[in-house]
Amino acid sequence: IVVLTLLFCVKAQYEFPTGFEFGVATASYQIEGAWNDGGKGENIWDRMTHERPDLIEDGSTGDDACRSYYKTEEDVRLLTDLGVDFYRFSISWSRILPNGHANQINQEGIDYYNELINRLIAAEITPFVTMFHWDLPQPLQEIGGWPNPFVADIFVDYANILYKEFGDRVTNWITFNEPAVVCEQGYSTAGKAPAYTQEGIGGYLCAHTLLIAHGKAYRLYYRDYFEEQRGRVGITLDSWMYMPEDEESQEDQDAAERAFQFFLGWYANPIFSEEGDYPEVMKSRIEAQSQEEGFRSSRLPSFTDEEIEIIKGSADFFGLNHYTSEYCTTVTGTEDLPRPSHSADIDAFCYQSPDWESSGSSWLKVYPEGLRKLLVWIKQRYINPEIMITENGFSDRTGTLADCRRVNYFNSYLEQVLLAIHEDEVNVTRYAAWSLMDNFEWRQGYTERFGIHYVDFDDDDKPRTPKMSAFVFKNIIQTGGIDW
Ligand code: BGP
Repeated sequence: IVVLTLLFCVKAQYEFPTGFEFGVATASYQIEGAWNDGGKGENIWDRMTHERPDLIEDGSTGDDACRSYYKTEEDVRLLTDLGVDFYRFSISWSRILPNGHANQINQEGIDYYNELINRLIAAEITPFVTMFHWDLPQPLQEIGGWPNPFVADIFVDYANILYKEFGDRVTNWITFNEPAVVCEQGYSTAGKAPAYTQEGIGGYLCAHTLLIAHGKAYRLYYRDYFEEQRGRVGITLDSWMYMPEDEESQEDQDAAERAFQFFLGWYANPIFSEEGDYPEVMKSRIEAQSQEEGFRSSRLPSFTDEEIEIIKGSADFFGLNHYTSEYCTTVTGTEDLPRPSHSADIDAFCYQSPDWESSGSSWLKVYPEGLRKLLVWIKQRYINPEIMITENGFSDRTGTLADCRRVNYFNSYLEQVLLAIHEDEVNVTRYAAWSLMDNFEWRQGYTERFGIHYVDFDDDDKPRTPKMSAFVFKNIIQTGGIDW
């Protein structure tokens, strides 16, 4: 009993440091709706959901989603009720530039985001803006999308317009959300729009353009806007915690390390490490594999010195999206315990423990300790970045308002954040829950729900109702601690 009580005390003793900020996150395609209203152009998610309903679990689209385009007042009221410090939302590129290019600006789109930003500021909520959360304008896909290197400068033109139009009030910018998902799933494994399947090629080309686009957008801010606007520009990378199946086995440790480098290091190394380049293990493995396969040069493109200069150090903070973890080994699984590899180049088989609690998403199993381990991993590998958790959350398929499992998820993951801050001295300064409300969840459509507000999608007005998790989250924000 004494031990248990002591343990409990340790749990309760930590609080979030003064200045730590809480928020919630959303993304334009997932909530706005109004897909062809207000002068907006078509994007790759409009196109894919319209042409390939078979790719979405319930055959749905984001045409209406949560109708947030028409509901800025109501959404800001929800945020005010929660008491959040910031709201992380994304801007729809096609709403600002209907054909993707800077030569045709849609004033209605600018007006919409101005209204949202102004309402947030009036409510003393910091706007935390993602420039790109997956909804590439369709005309840019027609010229190849991200694998086309010229799309980097086209993105920088778009970023320039965002800084110019909103930078007097928006001082927290995220260039890209989860580039690994954009590139790997968009151009290699067909998991997300535009659903191409050029495995081992498309993803690497996409990432190369995207990293250059990110670096250039960052440099542009410091060249033309920082002096006046005094803001910060970062990027959001997603990562699971990859652990060796057998901690004692060097082979398993190496497999977990490769999984990390091929997924997170792919983007984090060029931006946040001393070398400012792709991880060594990626470069050498892909080069060797490519040669064996008959390519004259590596399937992984290389950066010029000038590009490295642009990309290295091009982030004021490390945005992190984290949901779940995996064990890795080099041995293939069995039918009972499949061990899917992320890519043939990695040579690691990673899987989730059947003992972990499941959720409404096939890929999301609950392992809170993974978040603390991951935060420590990032701290140790990179130049001690300021980490902002820009997404973390739990899905179900019930839509229940008594969402105890989501409450437990937030409590247990946040407890690990506290441990990372207080015991491991990781510099974590923000936490955003995914998501403010149930929304269009990409390939799962409306079947899985991540919201702390319930949305009734059968009602044309898409009314929102707070779930238990909204009240618990509000309490955490108010008290700065977790109440179990
Ligand atoms: C993240 C995305 C979010 C959100 C979440 C849930 O990867 O940044 O946009 O959707 O995951 O994932 P999913 O909708 O794929 O289940």
